[in-house]
Amino acid sequence: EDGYDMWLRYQPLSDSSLVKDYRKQLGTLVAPDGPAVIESAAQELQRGISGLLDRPLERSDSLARRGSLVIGTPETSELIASLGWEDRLAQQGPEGFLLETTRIGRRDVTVIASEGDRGVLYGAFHLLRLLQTQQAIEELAIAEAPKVQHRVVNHWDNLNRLVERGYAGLSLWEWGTLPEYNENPRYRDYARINASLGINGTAINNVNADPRILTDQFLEKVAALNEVFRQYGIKTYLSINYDSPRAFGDLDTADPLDPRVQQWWKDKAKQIYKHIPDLGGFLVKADSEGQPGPQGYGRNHADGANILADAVAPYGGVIFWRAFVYSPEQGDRFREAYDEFKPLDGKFRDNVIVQIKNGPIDFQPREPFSPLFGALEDTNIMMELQVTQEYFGFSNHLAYQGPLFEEVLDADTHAKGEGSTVGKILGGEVFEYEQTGMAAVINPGTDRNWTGHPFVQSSWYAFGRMAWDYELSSEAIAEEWMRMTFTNDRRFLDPIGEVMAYSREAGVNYRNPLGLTHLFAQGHHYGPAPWYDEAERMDWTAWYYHRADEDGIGFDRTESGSNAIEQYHGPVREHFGTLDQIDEDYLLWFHHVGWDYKMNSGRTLWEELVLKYDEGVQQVRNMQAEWEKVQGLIDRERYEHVKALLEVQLRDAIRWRDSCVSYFQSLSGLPLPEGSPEPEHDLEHYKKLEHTFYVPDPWHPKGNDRRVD
Ligand code: BDP
Repeated sequence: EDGYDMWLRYQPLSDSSLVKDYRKQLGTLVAPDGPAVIESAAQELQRGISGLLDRPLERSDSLARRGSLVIGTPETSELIASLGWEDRLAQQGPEGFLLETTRIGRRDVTVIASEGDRGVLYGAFHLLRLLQTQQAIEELAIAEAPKVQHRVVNHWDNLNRLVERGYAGLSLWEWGTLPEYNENPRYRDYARINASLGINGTAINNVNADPRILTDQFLEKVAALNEVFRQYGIKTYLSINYDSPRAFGDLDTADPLDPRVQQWWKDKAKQIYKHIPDLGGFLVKADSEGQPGPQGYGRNHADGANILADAVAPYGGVIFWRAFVYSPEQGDRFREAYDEFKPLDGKFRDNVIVQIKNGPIDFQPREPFSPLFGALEDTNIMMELQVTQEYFGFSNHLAYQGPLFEEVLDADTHAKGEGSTVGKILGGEVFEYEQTGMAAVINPGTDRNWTGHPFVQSSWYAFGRMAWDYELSSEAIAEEWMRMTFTNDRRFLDPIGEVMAYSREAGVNYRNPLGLTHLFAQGHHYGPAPWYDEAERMDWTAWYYHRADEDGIGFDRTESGSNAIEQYHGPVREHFGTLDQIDEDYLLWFHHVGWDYKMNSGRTLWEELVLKYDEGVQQVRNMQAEWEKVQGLIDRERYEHVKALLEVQLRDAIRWRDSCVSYFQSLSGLPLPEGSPEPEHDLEHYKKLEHTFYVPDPWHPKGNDRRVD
């Protein structure tokens, strides 16, 4: 097996008595002819059930004596209409579904019913998941509906097919053969993979956007892709370049308050929607990291977003406007997004959704939640997560992101008292948002298994499941994923479930424990460079984030420092701001303390720091040992692949640990705690590696810019 099928493998189930029961209950499929999305559901059920039960599932127009699986909406299926479930279906909405065992006339049936076609598709994947994970299905009474509305994946794909921060080959979109060749099986399989999780949108090009995406030539190509995605209920979104009116040579400004600019976008929207009448809308990175935006013309983000919102509104389009902004002139990058967007609360159109990264900086291995969650009461918001492992060893390291996503979704903002979690805010349960959503940067490419490391698939899976229901636990999701992707064998599930559970923490420990952050080599973000302290922008150095010297370490964000903690609601502010309250995992995010600062364990900060680095390396060794144990329980190909990648991970973890420990020791001047191994080389050696070590980044210029010495 090469991992291409992801979690949709549909291999014959091994439990033969279960298979017998399933076969009895799921003998024929009764599905209406008609809507493309329902057709996709029917085809998936035939494919999945035929594979899992190792016997073809026939399709029929009428009920069999027993064992029919009936799917549809009241509009498309008389059988479904005959159930009289309209009110119950209305409660679940057009994306929700009922999956039940019941009777129609005198026949026992299993039913997947929804108000909308997409609900039927999601119900089909739900049933398949139950079978894949070997659950009982004789008495089903399942009612599901997604908790947020826009569940979107973001690609950072350039038009030349290089993928920014993507580590799994070239972009999936073969622009050269589009629009003619949209029957590429990859496009359909890509759509199936997403739809299986309930993902209903994809922004297909890089947020650092090439204006050419809005030319007729590319719009025709996008339309061809969209034809495939549409059959799986997935809307297409385009990342746009704010300066497009200038880039096209039509105007000498992109000032949003200039009526010519407003008209330009209206005309452009008309042209776009002619090609793609059901386009979801635009995703915009503006005034961020060199991208143009309204501030270049003295306007603010609301001015900028609203004119785009007006242009797409007639077609039902929305604008995902990113809050990832920071400028070199500020004192604390942490504060920036909040300081920019908080004053604009309530000033955005209803079809604008401000897309906020989970943390205040940038997808770091651990960040406190962004204070913007809980701060915008009258502005639609969504969260942006990162599945692609830009800061987690690319596609070389095993680092299941489920626990990271769960940590932020469960974080309590206290925006309206206790229990105002980020998840609930995103679901519109705390403030009344018009639109809600969650997005994740995923960067699958042409690698046969889509994601490079087989376990990066699990984070894509976790994102989709949590976007559907932010209350699902990362542990339960990991188990589902393993069962579907590898095996239902407990001898695999138990140890590897544990590995997955701590794999993210291991990545934190060997890179930046106790609230350190951004110790990465500049540019490509693969290896360590905590010593990096000089650049044209200090906020692109590592020193900016840790501020270590001979006395101590950490970024003071309390009143005596940048006071970023004031952006949080009372109890959170107090928690992060008070030394004897703060969860030590976040300590150096908010406090500058001495090397001899006493930790809860009784050890000094210095000792604890080094021990955390040691623990991270040990955790990778443990992962290796656990993986050894599952040899023979899964296919050889993927087993060997992961095994080899764990060796790479150990090598990198040791380098991270040794680099950081040597560097911080050069400042603290303290001996290593007892039992902690001395780094093999001196600091100069590790510093040199910053420029000589091979970096597996096909995209970033720094990846190629290595020296020989
Ligand atoms: C950072 C990435 C950069 C992206 C940027 C963004 O390093 O490549 O363009 O985020 O999200 O994490 O816009």
